[in-house]
Amino acid sequence: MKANSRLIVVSNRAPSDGPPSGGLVVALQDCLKARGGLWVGTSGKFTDNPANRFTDVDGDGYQIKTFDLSPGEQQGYYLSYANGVLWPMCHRRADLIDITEGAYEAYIGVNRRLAKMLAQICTSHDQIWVHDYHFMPLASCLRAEGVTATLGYFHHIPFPTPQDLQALPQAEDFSGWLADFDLVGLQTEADVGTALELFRQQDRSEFLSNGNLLYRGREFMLRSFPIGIDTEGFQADACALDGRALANIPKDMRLIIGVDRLDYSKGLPNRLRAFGRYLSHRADDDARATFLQVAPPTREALQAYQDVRRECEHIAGTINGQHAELGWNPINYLHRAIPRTQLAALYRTAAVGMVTPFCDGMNLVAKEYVAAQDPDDPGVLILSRGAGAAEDLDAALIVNPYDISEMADAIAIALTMPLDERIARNAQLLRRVKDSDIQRWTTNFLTVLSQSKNQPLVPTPTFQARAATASVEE
Ligand code: GDG
Repeated sequence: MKANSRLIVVSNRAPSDGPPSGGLVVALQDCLKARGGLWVGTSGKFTDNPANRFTDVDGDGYQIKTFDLSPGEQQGYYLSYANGVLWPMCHRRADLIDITEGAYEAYIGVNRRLAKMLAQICTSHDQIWVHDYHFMPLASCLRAEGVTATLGYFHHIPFPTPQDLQALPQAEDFSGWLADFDLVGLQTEADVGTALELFRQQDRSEFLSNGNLLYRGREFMLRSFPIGIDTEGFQADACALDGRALANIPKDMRLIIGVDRLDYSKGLPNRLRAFGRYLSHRADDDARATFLQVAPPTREALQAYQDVRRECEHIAGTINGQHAELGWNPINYLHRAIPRTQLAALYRTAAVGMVTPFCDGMNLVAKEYVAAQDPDDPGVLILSRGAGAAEDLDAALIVNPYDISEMADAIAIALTMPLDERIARNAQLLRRVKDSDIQRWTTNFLTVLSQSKNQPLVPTPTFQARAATASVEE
């Protein structure tokens, strides 16, 4: 670690009051408390003509600095570009990309505004750790402001293939956005392979003998850092409540659980269809199973999210209509979030955890389900090969999320799997989950970041030309 280096974490939303929302927040807060540093992010408040300065918020042992967005920035930067263009592109859903006028300008505008504010407060000794696709151009914007701090970026979502990138009007800028960081972290080895392929196709990119990349004269590192969970914390939470009582599940009933933000990338409609197919084919004397899907709302202002919600509600309603009996609805579908302790207890109760995204950076639910199991009588994880987690968690029942009958068969196999096989699979999965937990993830990323070369060169010419023409809301 560099002497006097202060850690500055940047994410779209700064942590807010109340208990932290997940292991990532806790792990980053722990780092900030231990090393000193600050967390920067949007406040969640929208004001016309927001001030170009941070507001200080008490962060319980570390500093938080927030900034407001204007309603136009929220629409253009967050909804239209980050979640209406970059998210679908990275999740192989170019058909859902909605390119709206002014969205890119708002996205660049917020990144430039944040870079100007950060430039006022950071020094060359600082390490700035930027999280996620909301701030991909932030390093280019910071370099343009003359910032010489060490800059790291972690991409929480899948890395787009060169073919996916063709749908991005700003595809030319994409490689330069990354190369202006000193370290780019991706979730999986497969993602690193995809990113290397992108750079292989670029003029003026070179693979160096030290494993780094040189792009337009700038050397940077590209590595995989598979994100994990707070395994021990989750194990403790899972034992605190009785999940069977919580969900009112009778002793002779099996529970199958799915937990996902209601996002089209998570494959919920096909999962529900697979359960419906399982019900249609099950023998009369098979144990009954209830499917509990927890699906908190997300990004509901966007049409694609309204569509997937409608689709799920229609499928769940149809299946319940077909298969319900007096006193039993096979699908229990919750369109809201539940507390983490309840979630952990329900995972432990569930005989099967279904995690079947089409495409997912990692998927922490898969890891949480494994951690929550009773090692002497564990449930079975059904995991899509489209989740980054499948790279490590290959002792799960790996399925193709597009193949409904394969997933229905996997449900039947999981529900009848012998105890010794369940124990062996869960033990192997748990070892993998423990080996890459969230504390190790933060330590690994920051260790590699502190070894990076930090060569502050000017941003790529393409980016500068575009940024100069963007109408920036300031
Ligand atoms: C992105 C990437 C990557 C869900 N419902 C409730 C609830 N959750 C929690 C889960 C889990 C988290 O939300 C979801 O994490 P995922 O990893 O599954 O998915 P994304 O939100 O899409 O996250 C993903 C991740 O970043 C980290 O890098 O793995 O690939 O897309 O922790 O438990 N938590 C509570 N109630 C709910 O109802 N308390």
